[in-house]
Amino acid sequence: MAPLKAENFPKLQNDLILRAARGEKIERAPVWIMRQAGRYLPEFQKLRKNHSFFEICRTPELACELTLQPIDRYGKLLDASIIFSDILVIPQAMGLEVLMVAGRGPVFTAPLETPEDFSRLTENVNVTKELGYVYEAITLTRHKLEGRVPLLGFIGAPWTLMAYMIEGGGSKTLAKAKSWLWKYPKESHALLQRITDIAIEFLVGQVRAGAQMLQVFESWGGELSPYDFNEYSLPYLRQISTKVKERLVNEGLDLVPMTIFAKGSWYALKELSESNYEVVSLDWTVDPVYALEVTNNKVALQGNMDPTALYGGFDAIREIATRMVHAFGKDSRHIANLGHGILPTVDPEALRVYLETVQKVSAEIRK
Ligand code: 1CP
Repeated sequence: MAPLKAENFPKLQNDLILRAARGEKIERAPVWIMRQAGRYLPEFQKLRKNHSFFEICRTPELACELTLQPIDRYGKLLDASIIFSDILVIPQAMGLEVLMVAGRGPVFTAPLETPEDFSRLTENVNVTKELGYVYEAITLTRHKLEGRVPLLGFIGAPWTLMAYMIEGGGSKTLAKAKSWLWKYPKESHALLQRITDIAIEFLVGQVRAGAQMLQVFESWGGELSPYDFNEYSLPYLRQISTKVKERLVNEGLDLVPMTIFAKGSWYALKELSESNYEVVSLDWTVDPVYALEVTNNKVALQGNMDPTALYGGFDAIREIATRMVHAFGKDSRHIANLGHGILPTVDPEALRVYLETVQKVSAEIRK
């Protein structure tokens, strides 16, 4: 099948999340879930049985099908979709091999050990050639969504990707990645800049392909001290938001809202709210009232129920979700979500209760 073109997309019927991000009036908080297309859904497991993870990412029809699964299942209870892909496609595009190993997660076959290993990285990455499959998946999904909800694009932030490239997978302490910051600060900055340049290009390409909002995942922000966050994360996050916006304007593309999710970096909330992102996403350790005070309505806030609350039974979910909606309050630019991705063993009906509660309560408090 010839890829569809990034034009004549169906008209958007639900722009609640875009309005919340832009600070316009909303009748209730929009809601979506990080990792909403994933292992907790039986329909995901069924498709996944026959295909490897990265085969799905690289096959636009399959990536599109998985993106639509939660939208088809929950219908009007979800206000956004996020393209099915992974943050680790950038390290792959840079020349590193990443496998998805059952029970372990992502595994790099040859992680970076010292800066000498830069010789194994591709010099000038052709982003369209290496990651064009993500663009095709986005364009196809925009058509297949038929305007039901906006489609989000995303990337992993430079520090988080650098950490994976050195650790070679998930890690409890990030001891290897962090030792680079102490042993090789100059080379660490060089690597972060290389990732940043690709990230900017990739996000602009995602918008060109049809992404209507962008999220940057700094999943390992909280492993850095405030000093090191300011040194090794924040400058690159700012470059990304600023340069992506410049490029979108220069290319005559839509200036789409951008979200930063720096998990664990509660100490940087003020800086993040002054970093050219429209939305700051919060993990569950941040009190919404504190976040509202520190960010002073400069940004929309996203989050932040503890993902494990979905194991608490329907009554507890209703109670905790209601408390969250009230804490953000009726005057805030709140985009409801969990404080991190949904866990693979959650009952899909528990998620339904969360979504229903958020929509009902957040509409009630705005009446
Ligand atoms: O529905 C969606 O949210 C879209 C798809 C999506 C996104 C946004 C996936 C699919 N991954 C991601 C982002 C992602 N990937 C992040 C940032 C968000 C976060 O902090 O959770 C991170 C850190 C990854 C890396 C990754 N990929 C991990 C974590 C490993 C670790 O221990 O550090 C894992 C387990 C994956 C695999 C993965 N990615 C996505 C899915 C559905 C899966 C499961 C793969 C499988 O089927 O085995």
